Amino acid sequence: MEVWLVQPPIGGTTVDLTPPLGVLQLAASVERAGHTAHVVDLNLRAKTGGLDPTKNLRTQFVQQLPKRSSAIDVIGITTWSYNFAVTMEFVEAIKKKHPRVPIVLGGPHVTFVDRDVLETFEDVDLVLRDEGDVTFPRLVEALKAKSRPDDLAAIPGLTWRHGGQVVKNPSGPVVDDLDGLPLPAYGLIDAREYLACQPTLVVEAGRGCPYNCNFCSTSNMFQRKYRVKSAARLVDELEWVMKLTGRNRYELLHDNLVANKEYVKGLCREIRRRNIDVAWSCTSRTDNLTEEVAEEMFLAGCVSIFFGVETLDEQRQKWTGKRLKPPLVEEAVAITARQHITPSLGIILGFPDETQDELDRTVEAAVRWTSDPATKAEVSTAVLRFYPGADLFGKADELRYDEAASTDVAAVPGYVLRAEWRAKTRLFPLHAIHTPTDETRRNITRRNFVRTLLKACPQTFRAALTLLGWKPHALLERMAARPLRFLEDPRKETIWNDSIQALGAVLEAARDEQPGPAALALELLQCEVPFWRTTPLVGPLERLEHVIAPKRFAHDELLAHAQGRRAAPPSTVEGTSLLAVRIGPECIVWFTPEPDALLAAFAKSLATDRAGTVAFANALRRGLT
Ligand code: B12
Ligand code: SF4
Repeated sequence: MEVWLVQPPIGGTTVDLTPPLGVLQLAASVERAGHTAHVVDLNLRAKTGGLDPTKNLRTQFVQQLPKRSSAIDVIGITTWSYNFAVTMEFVEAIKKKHPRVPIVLGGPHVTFVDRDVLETFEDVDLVLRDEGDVTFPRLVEALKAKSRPDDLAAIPGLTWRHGGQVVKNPSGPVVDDLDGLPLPAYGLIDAREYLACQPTLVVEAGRGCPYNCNFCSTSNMFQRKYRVKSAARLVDELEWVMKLTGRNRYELLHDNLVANKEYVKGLCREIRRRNIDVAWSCTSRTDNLTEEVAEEMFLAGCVSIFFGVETLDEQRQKWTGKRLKPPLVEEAVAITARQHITPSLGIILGFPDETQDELDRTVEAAVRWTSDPATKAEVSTAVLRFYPGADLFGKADELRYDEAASTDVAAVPGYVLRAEWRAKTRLFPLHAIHTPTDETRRNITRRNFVRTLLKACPQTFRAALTLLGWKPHALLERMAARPLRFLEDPRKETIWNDSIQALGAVLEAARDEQPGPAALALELLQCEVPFWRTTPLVGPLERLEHVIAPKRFAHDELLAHAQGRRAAPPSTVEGTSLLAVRIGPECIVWFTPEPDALLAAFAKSLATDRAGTVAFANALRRGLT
């Protein structure tokens, strides 16, 4: 059988572009069963210019598959809630072109809305829930044997139509022996296309998290059963992909790898025993990590650990069912940083009845972690959403279509949910939301601000809180009073530029009330985002741009003062200017008494050796910050 497996676009930027592992894993199982697998990654196409969002998407979707129906025996599509609307556009277009080819949906979205899907969309033939490694090849065999009802009825996790009814077969066991899985079909993609966008590849370490937080769907998807590949198998797989692609930076996928500390220690020992030069990251709960494990992880090449922290408010931790203790969260962040591993932390904004106080607590911690030179954390910020499979989805009847929420999840830039699908909030839950319109806009606005400032200018963000004495909610409210374009046009550039300019405007306005602190914060902003007055983030530039601004304070003292490490205000400096130059997306900052001469030298050098000049200037920049 010719089996076509499709990964629809998932939105986000090219930095989020990793090989579609679920689809590659299924492709390998299908091939092992003797069929021919093909992979179409529409996510890759969308992010690398292979799909033009201004032209008819459906026509372009059809062009990604063979013209003749005889070349396709079955189409399997992975589904996420984030992009289910675009996925259904694809399904409809393909069904029209190839009406006799069965379309099977699987993955984390349809696993929990299987009946709704089959009752609503006649173009979907079958939904295969849960993990598809064992069941999908069985389904392909059943389709080959002309879909006899007895065969279909025997496939665990299948939801199908029979005699005018939707039938839901019971779920089967999860895949216990992950070592028995074939290696993912990396040969069906060109890893270089992904690596051109970001440096990390993915290897699945295992599945299943034993906890059950109310906003998370994975615990139900993988039935809360913690499973891992044996250390030997996982490292074999890692070495295999490394050899195949020549890359040594990996995410070891598992929702909560460190839940089994002994396993992780064994894994680290195996990596060291084989003396592999690999840099890897993984996920842990903050209360699962210990100093001893973190040290082993560092020695085995771990460079980053992701922790879903969600909130620093103890009551809210209880509400989510996650029950992390804020002091232990701080401890895990400190341990990770001490072991020279980057803490990567996820926070959530927009909980029901969120108080200013709880928002402040979480954002203050996030600002501290990202701006603290000893921690250098990365923080990702999300708005609370109800995902199918999560306990919160039990309240799905509270969801209402919301334009801002819908625009926020455009899986392809500019995609607008069809009017007739807007009432189907269980099927398209991310185009809908549980909060009233004003609150939704406020939460998305806050999320955009926090996400941007933590990445672009954490020192200025911190200075606005510590030096001007604003609480996060108060700062964010002041910023939100400005005209913002990003709710209607949520491209990265718009979000970034709007947020930074809003912060700059608020700090400038504060000069009347608090001239001293505002001047300090504005100087930090000038250092972190020199082009904030014009366009902080731009696409590739053809020409050199520059900014020269007076430099008034000793930089190290200014930073230490804003971070609370120095009580006295920074001393002032005379005759030094800040020179920032930008060519392409690169932006380089110098402090110099002779900005004009340095600028001229830079321009001359750039004209003769562009790459060398940018590399040199970047090395200087790293020395400065
Ligand atoms: C890697 C990953 C990503 C990567 C990209 C992955 C990619 N495909 O390109 C990145 C980092 C970009 C990402 C981002 C996000 N992610 Co993510 N991500 C994951 C993660 C950790 C692993 C996915 C994976 O490869 N798993 C391993 C493979 C083997 O499993 P699988 O894909 O589920 O496939 C199996 C089954 O689902 C099934 N199956 C899958 N497809 C099909 C198709 C058919 C036909 C069949 C029969 C079966 C089947 O069989 C497969 C083999 O058993 C999962 C969590 C998890 N543990 O799965 C979350 C997960 C997929 N992400 C999720 C979310 C919410 C997000 C974000 C929205 C997070 C956020 N708040 O910003 C963003 C959204 C993207 C964006 N717009 O930026 C949710 C999705 C929930 C949902 N219902 O849609 C998950 C499930 C995590 C969770 N806690 O709930 N993510
Ligand atoms: S949020 Fe993390 S700890 Fe909670 S159930 Fe999901 S994966 Fe497990």
